[in-house]
Amino acid sequence: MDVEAAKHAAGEAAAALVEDGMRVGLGTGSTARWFIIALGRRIDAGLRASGVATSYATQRLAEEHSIPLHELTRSGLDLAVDGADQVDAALNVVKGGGGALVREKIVAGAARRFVVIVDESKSVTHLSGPLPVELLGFGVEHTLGALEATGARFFLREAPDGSLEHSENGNLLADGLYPAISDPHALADALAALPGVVDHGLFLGMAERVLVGRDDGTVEDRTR
Ligand code: A5P
Repeated sequence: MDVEAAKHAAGEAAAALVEDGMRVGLGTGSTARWFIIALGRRIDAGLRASGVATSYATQRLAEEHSIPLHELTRSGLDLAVDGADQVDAALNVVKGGGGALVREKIVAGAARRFVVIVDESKSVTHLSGPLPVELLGFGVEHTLGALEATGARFFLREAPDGSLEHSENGNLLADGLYPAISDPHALADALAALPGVVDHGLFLGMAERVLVGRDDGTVEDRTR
């Protein structure tokens, strides 16, 4: 399977949704990259649109592709487009494999429309782990214990040199190895209630549309 072709197809399809004058949330990761490249091409061809980046990598990519960037303001965004690690039939999503989940959730939540772009390998019947979370460093061992009481082993992410990985917000990242997430809403509520958890990678009821790219270049359009 040509995963890159599938990601490319989904990114191109999402870029076609951007209308003149839109302010757009720009996601992070290898699928969002194709969206950013395609949007840059449309801007080069005369489309007027601007973006809010969800990570420094995305900021650099957007700058390379002539997408004007701005801060997130109170008026929000017209559209946000981002990749995902898993998507279920109800368009609930797990995100954060790339460690940008907090900014990604802020940007997706600020957008009137949130569109997720994935290749077919991300489509699942039921969500499961690894579920990324962002944690404050203070009291992290206690927070990990409280997280594990929700039904999964949690592991702090490490950088290649063995040091603890930090998000761009300066916090720690961990992944919860849930064998299955039978009630995503109950788990999201439980995680959000834990002091020390900045946010988690469950994006529930946020995506209005999921574009699933296939390696033959076609795109399945799933709408809620
Ligand atoms: C970044 O923190 C993530 O939420 C990514 O959007 C997600 O992991 C999907 O990334 P890929 O498109 O690279 O698989």
